[in-house]
Amino acid sequence: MLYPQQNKYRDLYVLDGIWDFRLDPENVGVDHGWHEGFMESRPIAVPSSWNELYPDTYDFIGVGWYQTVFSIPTSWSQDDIRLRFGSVTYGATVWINGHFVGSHEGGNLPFEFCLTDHIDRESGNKLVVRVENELRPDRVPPGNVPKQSLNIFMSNTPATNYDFFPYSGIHRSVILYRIPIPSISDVTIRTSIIDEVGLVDIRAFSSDPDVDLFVSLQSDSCVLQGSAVSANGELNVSLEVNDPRLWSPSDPYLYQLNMSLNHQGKTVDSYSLEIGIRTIEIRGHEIYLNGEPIELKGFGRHEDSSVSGRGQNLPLSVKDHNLMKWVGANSYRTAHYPYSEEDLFLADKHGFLVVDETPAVGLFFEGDRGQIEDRLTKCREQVSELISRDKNHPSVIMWSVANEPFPPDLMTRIFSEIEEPVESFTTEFLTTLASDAKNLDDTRPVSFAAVHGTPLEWLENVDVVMLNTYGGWYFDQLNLGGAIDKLSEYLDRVHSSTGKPIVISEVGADTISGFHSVPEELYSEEYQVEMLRRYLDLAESKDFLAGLHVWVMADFRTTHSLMRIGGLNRKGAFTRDRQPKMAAHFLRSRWSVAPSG
Ligand code: BDP
Repeated sequence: MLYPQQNKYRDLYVLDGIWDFRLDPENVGVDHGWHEGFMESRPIAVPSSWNELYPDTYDFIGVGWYQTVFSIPTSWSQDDIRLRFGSVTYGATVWINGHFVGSHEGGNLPFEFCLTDHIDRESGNKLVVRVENELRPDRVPPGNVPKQSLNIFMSNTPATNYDFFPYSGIHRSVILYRIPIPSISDVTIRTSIIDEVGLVDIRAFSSDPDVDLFVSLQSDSCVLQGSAVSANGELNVSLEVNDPRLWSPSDPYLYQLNMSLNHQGKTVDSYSLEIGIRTIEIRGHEIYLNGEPIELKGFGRHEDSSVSGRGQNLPLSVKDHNLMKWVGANSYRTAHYPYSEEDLFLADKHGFLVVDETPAVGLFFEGDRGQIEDRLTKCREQVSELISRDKNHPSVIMWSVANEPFPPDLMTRIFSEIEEPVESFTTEFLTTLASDAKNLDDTRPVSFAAVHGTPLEWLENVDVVMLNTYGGWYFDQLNLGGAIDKLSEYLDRVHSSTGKPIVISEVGADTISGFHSVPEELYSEEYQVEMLRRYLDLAESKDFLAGLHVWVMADFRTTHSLMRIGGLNRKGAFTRDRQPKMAAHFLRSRWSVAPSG
């Protein structure tokens, strides 16, 4: 599903703005005909989460209805008209003028419907969306998980199986767009480097078999051209770039790729992309970018801000990328779900190495097998939707197919270091997700964020071991020396049994901004700095550690529990309103290159 563009052949109309909104706590909207349009509404912003906007929507779990009207310009008469939602959490059902158009399940990823047969081209069209956010164990991510599961956030409200607030609503832009018939329906770019020549392979698809494609790749110094005739709608062009300017964190150079589709001797469509020429590979226990070993330095993040919730917030995206640059970071993980496409455009431009994660957080394997199978089906859909959306971003260097799946006996595994085989269906679950990602994209490594005690066989099918580790915080509090010794020994064990690069994908301590103490006490800024110092020193001492991501870039809203003062996870190097804690200055002193002069 290509990101909508505007050019001579394509047009778009962003429907964002103030829409009508109504809660439906009794779930009576469909019976009462609200899908044809409803009264007694109040205004809501699209995109945004509904939670932070009214007192009674704050922790509302259930159904909310949205509506707006739009008209179709007369110039769109001959085209394929689509309606695209960047993300709706969790379930969306869509009607136009009272006719059902389609539905989608799962937040954080785009979906679209063809509207050509549903719209009224003469007068206004009423668009109604029913959004529901029930927390259920069979969903991804899951909620309301039965008590037998390990869940350190067990007594949280709302009852998520993960540590962030279940914000709901139309979270990203709603775009009405038109594409010509025939059109370019999909494009995949793969780059490689052979003998200092950059190879750019372009594979495009068209809705019509009788077409040809013309491409031009432009840089500051050259223009390369190529063309292809369709073989059943598939069009392949390879370009060779001599002396290519390779994309990297220090020089995130983007080439402009323009593609035009011709049908019966006439250009009928065009599409353009900014692409980076780069390679990413695993050799032994190192990650190589463009043939050079790299070390990931950065953060896990969240899409989270006061008032907008998880709603798209472009100024904040720009600011976050700038703050990460200021700290000297070169990498981040989209914990624990796919971020907006605009975020990845920023990462491409700034040169961040992104670990792109699916929404598969809080996975567990107890209970009904049918339910586990359902979760696997949903996770597989999400892997496929994620890769199809993000495959062309040079910034995306690795897929993460899950965060912290918990084996049933995790606590025993953590404390008694058992390494007994786990039930094989759990291994198959993770192996399937990693294999899916590799089958869909063999140009990027695959991983998932594991925890201390993760069964070693779960790591067999990953290319890089990512490990979330909280020694010194949830375990061995105030005993940083002991925590680091244990971790060091554990890392050596994981490395000797897997031989793969290891990235510490989370480490952190909750820290109340402005709380200071000597000696360092829990929650003080000094403790956070001391913990990070020791972890960074450890990372430098082990050559198989290919990077470290601090948890988390900024404080974020989570569910209510005794562990989360004021409903915030406070492990941020920055506060929720993006002011630096001592930790941010400390990381900057370790990560950024000292200014010369
Ligand atoms: C990790 C989770 C992350 C939490 C973090 C924490 O991956 O989502 O926010 O713990 O407790 O285990 O701060």
